[in-house]
Amino acid sequence: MATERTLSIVKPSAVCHNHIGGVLAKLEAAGLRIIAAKMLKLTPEQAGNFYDVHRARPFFRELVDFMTSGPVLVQVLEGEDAIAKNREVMGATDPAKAAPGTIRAEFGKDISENAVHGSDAPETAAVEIAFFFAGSELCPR
Ligand code: FUP
Repeated sequence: MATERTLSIVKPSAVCHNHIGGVLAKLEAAGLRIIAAKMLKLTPEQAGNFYDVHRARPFFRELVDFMTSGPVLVQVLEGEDAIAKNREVMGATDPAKAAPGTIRAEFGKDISENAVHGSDAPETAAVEIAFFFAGSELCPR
């Protein structure tokens, strides 16, 4: 297994319901290291560009409205197999289908307000990390 980096976002509903600590505790307990983090209020343009792959989907407008409804915590996680490990700790996209103990099962409300984002592959992780962070903002390797 390789050491990887992945982008994680704590979404507005989880931030505003005071779940940042709960989310980060689960990530850290899974062996993921938070090597950069910042709280941002996304603009509609930023949220739309971040989720560009979903632009044609029926839920796109709702997704952008939600992601701009309050502050988010964007962070870079590092660890062995970090991309898959983060997805495992996050749980399924729909919190109703997420395994017990996962972040989305515990802190998500529905498929739209599902608490966290996590990159799904090495290529998207690299693009998504660069979307929010300069290399100089990360812990050195
Ligand atoms: P995930 O990789 O688990 O975040 O899931 P997707 O990339 O499929 O979806 C990205 C985001 O789009 C989800 F986090 C929430 C939103 N979405 C909806 O609002 N409705 C849907 O039916 C599917 C996704």
